Amino acid sequence: MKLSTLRNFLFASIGLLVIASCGNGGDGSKGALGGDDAASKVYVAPGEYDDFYAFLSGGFSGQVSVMGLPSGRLLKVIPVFSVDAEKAWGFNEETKPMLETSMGFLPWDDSHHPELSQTDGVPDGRWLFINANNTPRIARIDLTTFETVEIIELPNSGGNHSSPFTTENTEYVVAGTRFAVPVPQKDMPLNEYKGNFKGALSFVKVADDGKMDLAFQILMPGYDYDLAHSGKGVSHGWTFFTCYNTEESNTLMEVEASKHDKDFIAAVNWKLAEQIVAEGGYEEMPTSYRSNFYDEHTHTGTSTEIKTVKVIKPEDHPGLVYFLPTPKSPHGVDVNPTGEYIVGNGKLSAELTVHSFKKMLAAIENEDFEDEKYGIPVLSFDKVVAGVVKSTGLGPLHTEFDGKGNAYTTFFISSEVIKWKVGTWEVLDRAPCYYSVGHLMIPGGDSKKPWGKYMIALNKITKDRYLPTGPEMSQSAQLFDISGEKMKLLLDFPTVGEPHYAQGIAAEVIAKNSKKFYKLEDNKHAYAIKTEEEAKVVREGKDVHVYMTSIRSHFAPDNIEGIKVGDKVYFHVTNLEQDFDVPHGFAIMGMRNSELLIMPGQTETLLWEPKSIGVYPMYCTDFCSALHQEMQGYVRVSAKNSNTELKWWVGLDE
Ligand code: K7E
Ligand code: CUA
Repeated sequence: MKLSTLRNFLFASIGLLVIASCGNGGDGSKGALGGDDAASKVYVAPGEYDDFYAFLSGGFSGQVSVMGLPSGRLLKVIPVFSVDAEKAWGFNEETKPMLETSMGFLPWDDSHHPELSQTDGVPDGRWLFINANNTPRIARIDLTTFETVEIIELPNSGGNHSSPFTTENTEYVVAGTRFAVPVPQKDMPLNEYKGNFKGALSFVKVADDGKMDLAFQILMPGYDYDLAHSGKGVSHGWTFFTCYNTEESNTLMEVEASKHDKDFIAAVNWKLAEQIVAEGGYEEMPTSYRSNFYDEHTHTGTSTEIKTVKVIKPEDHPGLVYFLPTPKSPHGVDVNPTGEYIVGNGKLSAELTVHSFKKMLAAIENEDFEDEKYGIPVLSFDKVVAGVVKSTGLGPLHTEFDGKGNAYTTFFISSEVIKWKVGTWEVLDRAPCYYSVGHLMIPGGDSKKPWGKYMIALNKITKDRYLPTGPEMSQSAQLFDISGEKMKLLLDFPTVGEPHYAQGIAAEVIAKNSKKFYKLEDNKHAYAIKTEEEAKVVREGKDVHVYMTSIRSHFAPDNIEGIKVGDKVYFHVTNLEQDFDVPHGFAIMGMRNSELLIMPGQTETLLWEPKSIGVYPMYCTDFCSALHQEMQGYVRVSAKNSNTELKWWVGLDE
């Protein structure tokens, strides 16, 4: 199809879809509904647990939401890249360093791809990683506490999209830049993009305790690196990145970056990269990026600047990278459970191209190259392709697997999921989605051992599916039963933000490790106190430190005098409770940050700068006991030059 024809077709398809969706949400949309038993299949009785955890990215919300499957119930929103006034993330003194970058404190980002850690190619429930797309970073969430414990920045990148996909044993999480940029950054004319901008592929080493460390970067041509998946089983040791814009254009990309009939999947031999690094075949490049770490014992984040990065140039190291030609601006790249097949989802195509890892190795061995780009061999298309899925769907984006030899691919434009057989490439089933499906997720569906019972389709548009709530409806997930031959739609549920991607895992893998008791004696916070008797207020010039405790149902101290206008008052509140479900909140009138929500056994710090004299109430914000409403107190603020004595107390015998 000529480009202009293709574009018209795409627009017409979208038009039709919208028209089709305008009538009502009724009959027509029940297409694949699984009959009357659908309700009982998603019903999780009160007090009972879901079978699976699902972790959904928040897209432009920057966070991760945790939902139960099959119920679709929202269990928690974990703050990651955006500040969260409910949980004081980015507002209290302890978590501010977590959002520091080489460009300063950043209160927002765009998160797309959650990725569970794996052992032997199977999700192991230790950590969840997720990318920040706008200012390139990767976060790690500890799944014993469901807290973000680490964020590492990625230098030489712009738009961390093909990230953070893990290798088989979480040796690395990888990150490719979506936007090519000058490396190192410099002031240069934009129309000199071609040949001068670069695309960095980062390999972030994950230690046994989870700690992330940028091991090396591979400096690729200035294409857009869109998605990635690492090999497993037979292809362990390789990672595959899709690229579009091999045209190397920097303007009107919808036309200019859609000209080539084929773009590439870059196959990177990371085991060879490790060897190159070990033998010193890299350049140590000066740069600046942050590594932010949250210590679970001090409940405090620290931000450290790192000033160099090891960079490898593929043109200097034959065998490190090969390009697999792949039609039509591929978006997702997905590897089947055995690791033999690499699926390229050419988003402007009606067909899916599947490459064979075995054929790829043979083509490398025989030097079946059809071209070379910036010193990187392009393998002959015919020599690597394993098969083509002729689906008659349009706009394939992402593929997951059920572990029974089947694959499921989303088609954005024709708004459907297509089930096909790996190896024979025949289409087995198709189910409409409401509407415009992006990613899909089968728990473990990108691993060696999928739990192939449910699939959720993550939809971009929900027009007419829910009660209207003003402009922009919530995005949604649709849950399908995939245990039989045909996909059966069971449930629609709204999501938090835009869930680009999700990960799922059997509930018991995580639930059994969930931390239930937070020992006060493990609290190593610099301003922690362990008893009410230690409560005190200490003035150091204009800084005033309040060492405070909370327990059902009072603060100690709950009366403070001697604070002056212009002071910086730090409330260090230690929650003396230790059971996991008893947080206390803390807020004081006129504060310009957020409440504290202090978890059991922890200490959190609120900075308060009173601007005028008066008496300021403070209180607990979380309904913690029958006498929660009595959990309150006062701070007296005097003039700058007053002689009001510094005093504090709780109870009448001060
Ligand atoms: Cu939305 Cu993975 Cu960012 Cu596709 S990406 S849809
Ligand atoms: Cu403590 Cu309410």
